[in-house]
Amino acid sequence: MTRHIDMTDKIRPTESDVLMIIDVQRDFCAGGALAVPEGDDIVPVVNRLARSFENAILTQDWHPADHRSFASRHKGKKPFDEVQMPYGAQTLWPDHCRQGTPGAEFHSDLDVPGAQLVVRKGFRRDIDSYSAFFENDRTTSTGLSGYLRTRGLTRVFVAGLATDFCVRYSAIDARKEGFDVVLVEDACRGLDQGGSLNAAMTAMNEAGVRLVSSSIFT
Ligand code: VGL
Ligand code: ZN
Repeated sequence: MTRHIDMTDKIRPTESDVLMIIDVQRDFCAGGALAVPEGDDIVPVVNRLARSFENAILTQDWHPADHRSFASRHKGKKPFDEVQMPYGAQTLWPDHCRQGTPGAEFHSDLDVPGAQLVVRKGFRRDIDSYSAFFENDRTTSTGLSGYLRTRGLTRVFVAGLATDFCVRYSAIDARKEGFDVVLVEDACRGLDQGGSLNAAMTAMNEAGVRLVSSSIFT
């Protein structure tokens, strides 16, 4: 797929910009339960990026031990199978990011001491939550839109893991909620399950998510 980088001029984030760092957690990195290929590679990129921003927030995938998105909770199913949940199709995952476990911790090299908010998501046993804004039933809110609006943050730059799941849904929901959204492409990596990465890039593009490289930040 050809990738069209939308903004190539140097950019200096302002007080109404926020960097949203999605799920840079040990379970999504090398050796983790649901490792994203090259997931670790984004950590220095995100750290550098964060220094350009006055405002940064983090999300943290945060599941109870018996979360319904875990294949282990479904007899005869294995990770990456799909099941029907009351809210629709749900991909099943290996047990990951269990609350309070080392795998749920942020990557040990992630260095964003100025981050202002941690949004934990996926803590309801029966609903998964890819997006930082709405859970997978597409109606239960995390409250993030209200937080961003109340603080006057209008443009959201997105980085993190995984491009084709939590990054994708967070970026598109941010657009739906009326924010300007910019994906920092080299600050993300995807799982790429059966074409999911290309599908994600197309869906984000159609939703009006713009693309930049981390090299344009001053
Ligand atoms: C994620 C699958 C399950 C992600 C989280 O962070 O992209 N993917 N839970
Ligand atoms: Zn999860």
